[in-house]
Amino acid sequence: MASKLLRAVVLGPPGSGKGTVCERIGRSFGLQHLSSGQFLRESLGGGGGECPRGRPVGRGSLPRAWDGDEHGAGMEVNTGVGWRWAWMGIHPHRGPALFCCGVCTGFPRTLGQAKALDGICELDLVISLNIPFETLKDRLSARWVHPASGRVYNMDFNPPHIQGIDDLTGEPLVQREDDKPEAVAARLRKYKDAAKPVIELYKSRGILHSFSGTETNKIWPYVYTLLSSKIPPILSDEEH
Ligand code: G5P
Ligand code: MG
Repeated sequence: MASKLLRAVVLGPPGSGKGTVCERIGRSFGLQHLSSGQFLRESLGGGGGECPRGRPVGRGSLPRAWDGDEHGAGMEVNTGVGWRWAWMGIHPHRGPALFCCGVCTGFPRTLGQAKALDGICELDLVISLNIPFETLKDRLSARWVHPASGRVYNMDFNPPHIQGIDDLTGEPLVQREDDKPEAVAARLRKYKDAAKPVIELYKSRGILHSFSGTETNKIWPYVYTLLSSKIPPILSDEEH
């Protein structure tokens, strides 16, 4: 069985580039990328769809999750075997051999979830992305996703080879329902309130690393350098 190498989470408001950065981390360091938002979308039957707000997600595939549950009672991480498997990277039929290290986005989202996560494992590293809110709104309105894989494009930043088509499968891209301007504003407000105590908690533990800026390409080399000090890379920072 592989020993634990690194367990990290990436925090940041909607559109801050968590998915983009984690995809690079996954490829550069061979880490499993786990996205709670993607799990929730998949469990609702589509990667481009809206995620549940105040609505339980079926047990079995994932623990129940509610937005804004400050006490974390909604995110039943302690009893939710689906989430536990997801976080540990342990597939019930494959065993814990392969994925004992990983990076997670979208979770924990509240102080309650952070405390619940403490009951499952100890984090080695927390990366926080600080991006101006105006930049986030522009990015999200130009985002297109491939629902089945969760692959993310942006019409300005990383457009697909053919407009509206996934590069790898040739399948159509969609816009997420929650990327509409009114939904984005609400998500940003909610994030601000919920994230503050989570960030403070990890800061107090000395494992928080914050990165500010408006461009992922400028932030990425710093993230790469940080991770390289913890785990050997398998690709150079320019090969992502
Ligand atoms: P998600 O899916 O976790 P959010 O809201 O946390 O959603 P989101 O929107 O997926 O985060 P991101 O992953 O931070 O954003 O950003 P991204 O997709 O990488 O980048 C955004 C866009 O900008 C992309 O088009 C990308 O190509 C582009 N981009 C990146 N860098 C640059 C750049 O430098 N320049 C430019 N121009 N573009 C760039 O969760 C969704 C919902 O699920 C629920 C919640 O309702 C949540 O709102 N949920 C949970 N609920 C309860 N508990 C949990 N733990 C939950 N997790 C999720
Ligand atoms: Mg994302």
